[in-house]
Amino acid sequence: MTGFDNRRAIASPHTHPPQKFMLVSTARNLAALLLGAAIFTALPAQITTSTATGTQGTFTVSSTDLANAGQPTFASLVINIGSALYGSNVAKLNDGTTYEAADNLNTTPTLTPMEGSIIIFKFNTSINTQGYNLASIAVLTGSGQGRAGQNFVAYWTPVGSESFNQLFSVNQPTGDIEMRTNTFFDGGGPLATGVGSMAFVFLNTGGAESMYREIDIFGTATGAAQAIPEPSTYATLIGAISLGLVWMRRRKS
Ligand SMILES: [Ca+2]
Repeated sequence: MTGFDNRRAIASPHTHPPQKFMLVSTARNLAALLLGAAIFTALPAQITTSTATGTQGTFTVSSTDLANAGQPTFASLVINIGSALYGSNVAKLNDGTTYEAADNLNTTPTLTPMEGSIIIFKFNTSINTQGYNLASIAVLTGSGQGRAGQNFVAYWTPVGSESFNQLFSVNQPTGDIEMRTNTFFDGGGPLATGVGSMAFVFLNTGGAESMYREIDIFGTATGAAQAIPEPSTYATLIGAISLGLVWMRRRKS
């Protein structure tokens, strides 16, 4: 495959230095503190990956995410480059299950990719022609053999394009029994919009090859009705500032 490049999908939020505000202790500055809190919520957001580890069965996976087999939003999942090792199978990444057999040390219910393998998820863009907004991506690895490490780079393409844009990367080469990473945009918006497909490039985790058990891709159809921010959030903030101003006025009088 050609056409991969390293452009950040969402680069602009990083071009501004983070804004800061001082924590103050005097009542005089209560209103300023509250306003500062309001500014804080508007700081430039960025793509964030949280990592959790556990024992066998700690985590569950979704069978209703955008990329799960059988969902109307899913079109195809293939290994484009590389191979599935030790009897593993790429189709195990979106079957909505983690374990199929009593022997959870086995690679068979996983994708255990050769280093450099590239898989491609294609979404169904015939029913949702504008593609999809990606909300979050959860990747589950492991159980046994110290194969819970994750090291991959995720890419996306706009609908109708073969140009893969880098979205995020994960490199967590630990030997825990299970690991779940969850990547999202901490500003609350989508990771990317108008998405037609995703690719994952698997890299070496420094030890035994990783056992990937599921990749859940959550999101909504682009152009579908979006949730409107809760008005009570703003009402609460405005109310708090008003109380602060009243308090300041009383102290001065
Ligand atoms: Ca799934």
